[in-house]
Amino acid sequence: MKKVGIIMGSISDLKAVQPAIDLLKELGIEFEAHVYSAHRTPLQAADFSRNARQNGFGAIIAAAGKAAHLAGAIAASTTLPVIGIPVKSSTLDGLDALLSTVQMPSGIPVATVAIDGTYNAAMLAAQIIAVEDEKLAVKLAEMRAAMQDSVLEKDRELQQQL
Ligand code: RP5
Repeated sequence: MKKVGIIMGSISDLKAVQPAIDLLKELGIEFEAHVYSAHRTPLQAADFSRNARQNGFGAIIAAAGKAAHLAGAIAASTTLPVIGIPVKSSTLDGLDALLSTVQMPSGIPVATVAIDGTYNAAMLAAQIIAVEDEKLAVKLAEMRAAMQDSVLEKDRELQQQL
């Protein structure tokens, strides 16, 4: 199974990134997490990205706040799918990071999730890995079915209250 890379721009992003780590663990997906900044350690960020495919990665999640260029910088050096998480870490509540992450020029896409949309970033990474992993695809389908059951259960409860 291919690995997922998780890159965060600062250790201060770890709290926001934690749900992705938890979900990947729950799904049994191998991952590496690193602190590399597009601005403070650009060479290390580019090195990770350039070598990611040959190092066995299938998708990369990049989380950063403020002027969040990390996901774009990672995407610049690889053709692996890159998922950007705009982190809410500034006085602008993450809107700055959202726009910096989502507004990529043609040819260098970043699949951007919601501000602090960390769980969905990991879910999307899992779905990408599952393209070539039938066991994982089955696990994801089971999670969907459980989610559906829990929503329908809530609906039944609502009908009883009304
Ligand atoms: C971004 O600036 C980081 O991704 C983080 O969200 C934000 C603040 O970083 P620190 O000043 O806490 O290291 O580059």
